[in-house]
Amino acid sequence: MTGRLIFVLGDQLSRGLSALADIDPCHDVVLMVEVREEGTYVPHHKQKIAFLLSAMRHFAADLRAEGIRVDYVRLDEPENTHSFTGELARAVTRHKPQSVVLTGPGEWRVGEMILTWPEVLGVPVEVREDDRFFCAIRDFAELSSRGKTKRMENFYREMRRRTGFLMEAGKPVGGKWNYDAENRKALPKGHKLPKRRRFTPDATTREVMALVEDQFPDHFGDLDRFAWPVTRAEALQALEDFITHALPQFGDWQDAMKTGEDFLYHALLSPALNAGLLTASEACEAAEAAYTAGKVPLNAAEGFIRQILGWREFVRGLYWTEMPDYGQTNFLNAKRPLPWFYWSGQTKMHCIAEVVRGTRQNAYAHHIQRLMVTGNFALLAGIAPAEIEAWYLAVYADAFDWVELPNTHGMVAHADGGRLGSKPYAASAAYIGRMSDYCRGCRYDAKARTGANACPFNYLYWNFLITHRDKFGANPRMALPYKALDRFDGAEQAAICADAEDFLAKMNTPEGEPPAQMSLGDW
Ligand code: FAD
Ligand code: DLZ
Ligand code: SF4
Repeated sequence: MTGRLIFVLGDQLSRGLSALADIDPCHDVVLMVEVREEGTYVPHHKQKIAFLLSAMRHFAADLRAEGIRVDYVRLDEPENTHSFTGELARAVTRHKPQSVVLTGPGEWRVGEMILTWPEVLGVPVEVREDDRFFCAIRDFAELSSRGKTKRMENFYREMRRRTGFLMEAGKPVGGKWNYDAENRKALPKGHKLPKRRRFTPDATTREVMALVEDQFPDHFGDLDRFAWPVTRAEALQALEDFITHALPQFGDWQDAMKTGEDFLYHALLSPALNAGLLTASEACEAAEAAYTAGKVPLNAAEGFIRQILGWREFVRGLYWTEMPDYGQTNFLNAKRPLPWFYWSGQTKMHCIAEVVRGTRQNAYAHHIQRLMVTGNFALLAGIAPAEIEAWYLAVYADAFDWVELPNTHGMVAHADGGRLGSKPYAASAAYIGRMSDYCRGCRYDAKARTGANACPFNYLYWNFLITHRDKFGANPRMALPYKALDRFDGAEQAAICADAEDFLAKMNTPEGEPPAQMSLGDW
């Protein structure tokens, strides 16, 4: 008879995990399971599945090297029931533990499953707090009930005070909390980017890649460029590479986009962070240390720490305090299906084709590509929030519901009515033209508002403002765009609406943007 069965999920690969804190190697057994259900509840990118399975196998090997007993169920094991509940039930029969212990999951969906386990398994189930974050959920609930910390910026300041990152005698270092205004430069022509540290798949990753190709052949994404860190040692190397080669200029070029350049100065750390190979505090401490040592400027260190201590913690708090209702809202009543070109990349809109290409090749796109290209288009085109969410959850190696949902449902689709952002992130081609070189290689005219060659982002943007005037017309943060709109005469506004209507009607047909209907196997 086993002591406790400690169930470790695929995004809980941290030795400091609360469920492992008091493990007794003589009596306890760790259970890890590879199951189809987790790979298919959305059609995850092949690299995302390969990343998690490889990282899980490496983590299990590290635990065994410590003398811990690990019961590891592989995807191709014939008796595999392919669900968490089924595999846990089989493991309880095998080991007859006194209890099951686990750290709370990152997803509401799995939380619901766990509620059924005491009855299904017939043993007590202890769910421990996930303490790998700076802000406990109960503290977030308390903070956001105070009104002032309902917005990310106020929450972030509170977190700076609590943790002491970039603080001096109770004041922010440098005198300002936020250097966002210095993070908005476009890349100059001929700018030389640093070569980023990527990771060659080892034997474990190669084995998993073959398994994924075999078991999930129809899923989106290429496997041949797999280069993610899959062990803690590699994740630490990735952090070191970022701090040394990219962080010094991260602040300046955070919002820039460039054709063929998929990584720029971004950290490329989100898969490792979200799977648990690296902790949020390790990342923030490394950035602060580089600033203190004079190796990176303040706008870079602050910008990076804000993303993790601010945005990452804020969206997690929002998710766990507002679910399940949060995911159900549809403030803008958006109903259109997701256009096929989000999968195929076959569109004349160069910016979208370029982001989908990078997404397919890397299971990665950086924040501005996600928000202001594919996200912005989905918002302007009125795509149903659930369709947008399923796409983002599937295609990025870092995507887990707790972080993907608020970013997509709230930040992109504004489906939460402004709980996350006080105004929608809607923009015309002018923004994309300013922050990238995409428009130069595009068949559409970024300057034209209407007409056959006009960039769809333009008429869709103005049409969005016209359509949702009742919701945003009185929003002070939208006053400038509405003032600009009111300078267009009635004929111009009618032309905008007609072009938008025509484009949207044809969007998912062979006549419009995408090619003829494709089957899943075609991507
Ligand atoms: P950097 O740009 O270098 O930022 C550093 C770190 O800050 C990231 O690793 C990440 O941990 C954190 N971070 C930055 N922005 C955010 C944010 N808005 N929310 C939470 N954390 C943030 N991030 C995910 O981790 N998983 C997702 O599923 C996810 N889905 C997104 C969907 C949409 C529509 C948008 C607009 C953003 C999404 N993000 C998501 C946030 C952000 O795009 C990614 O964290 C970032 O691109 C990861 O790349 P990086 O490590 O190079 O990040
Ligand atoms: C995303 C994912 C995939 C593709 N496969 C597995 C798996 O086989 N086993 C596992 O434990 N976890 C996997 N995951 C991650 C889980 O979906 C994630 O741990 C839960 O959603 C909780 O956040
Ligand atoms: Fe995108 Fe429009 Fe620019 Fe083309 S012109 S790249 S569609 S913003």
